[in-house]
Amino acid sequence: MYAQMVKSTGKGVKTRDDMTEEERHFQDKVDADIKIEPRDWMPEEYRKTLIRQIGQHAHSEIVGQLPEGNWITRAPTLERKAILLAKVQDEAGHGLYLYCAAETLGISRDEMTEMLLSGRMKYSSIFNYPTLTWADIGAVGWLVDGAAIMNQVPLQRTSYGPYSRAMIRICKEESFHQRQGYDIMMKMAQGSPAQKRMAQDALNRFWYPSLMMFGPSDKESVHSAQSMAWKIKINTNDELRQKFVDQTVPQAEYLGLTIPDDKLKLNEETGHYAFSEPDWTEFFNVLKGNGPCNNERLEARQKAWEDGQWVRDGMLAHARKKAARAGAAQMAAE
Ligand code: FAQ
Repeated sequence: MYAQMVKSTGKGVKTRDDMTEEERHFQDKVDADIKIEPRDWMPEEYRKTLIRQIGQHAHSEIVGQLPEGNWITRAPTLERKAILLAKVQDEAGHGLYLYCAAETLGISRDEMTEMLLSGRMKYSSIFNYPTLTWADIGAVGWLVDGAAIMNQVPLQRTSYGPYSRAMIRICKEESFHQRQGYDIMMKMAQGSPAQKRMAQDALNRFWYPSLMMFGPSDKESVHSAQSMAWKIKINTNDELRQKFVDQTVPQAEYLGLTIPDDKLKLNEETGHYAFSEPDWTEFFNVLKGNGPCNNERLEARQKAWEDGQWVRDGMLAHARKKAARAGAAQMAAE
């Protein structure tokens, strides 16, 4: 029933005069930074937007395990393997907290998974790019987790209580993830000339896809205005992208690597870097399913869903049997 609901509309933001009494009361709570909890009244569009965003976020954490999982068996040392294994497991945990947060809005994890597999729900564009070398695992940790944290730290203050609380826990773990990625990049950048070339190549391939993670430019963003009025989003896509560039350029300089952008330039007055926009045609193409790994990622999720069917069936059969026994015992006692 939520299939048609999740496709949230890009309608303009309602003024106070256009709001119903309930909507005004709701907006007052949001404006006063009072968290909205599952049993509270909320506009249907608010619920839909949250299901879309939290569901997409949860799917991203789960699909995001695939490019990194690809390197667990090939990590260069036992220590690197243990760290990567822990990181990938953390991502599974993040997906689970987020599915649970979305479930409080009246949608089940099964429904969200079916929507992902049928292409009615998205996951982050970044995970449609391949991890070709070990340096890519460094770049994913440094840039992808770095972009994820930039977006998620403000989401700790998002207006929906369960989402906000999930984000607090997730952010703690993401910051370790980013450091492990930077540590890999540091080793590679300070290694042999071939290792340094691998690190530079990884940066070249992951730079623009990482910038795309923040979503389309503010002019193209469909949901930002309403999501910000409801404090689902705290910053615009462009604001966070700029913060990410400003934070990451000095980190690349420290590594002795070059950001693949001729237009990158520090504006001494504002303290912000001017930079080239990503190729938005490529971004929208990836969203349509035409990225390098879209098919592979969805096939892996489809297989995992089918392989797990016997577990779901077993759990359900057990729950039914338990409920039937409890019912029989109650009847016998009456
Ligand atoms: N990829 O109107 P807006 C991670 C879609 S977690 C795919 O600006 P909004 C951890 C958007 O859905 C990474 N689609 O949308 C990790 C909408 O389409 P729709 C995930 C995108 O929601 C690290 C349309 O474009 N993080 O990496 C993307 O206001 C390493 C118009 O866009 C989150 O999900 C995209 N990049 O702003 C795991 C954070 N961008 O639905 C493993 C929470 C936009 O109308 C390894 N989400 N779209 O058909 C958000 O903050 C927001 O949803 C944005 C997009 C900022 C992503």
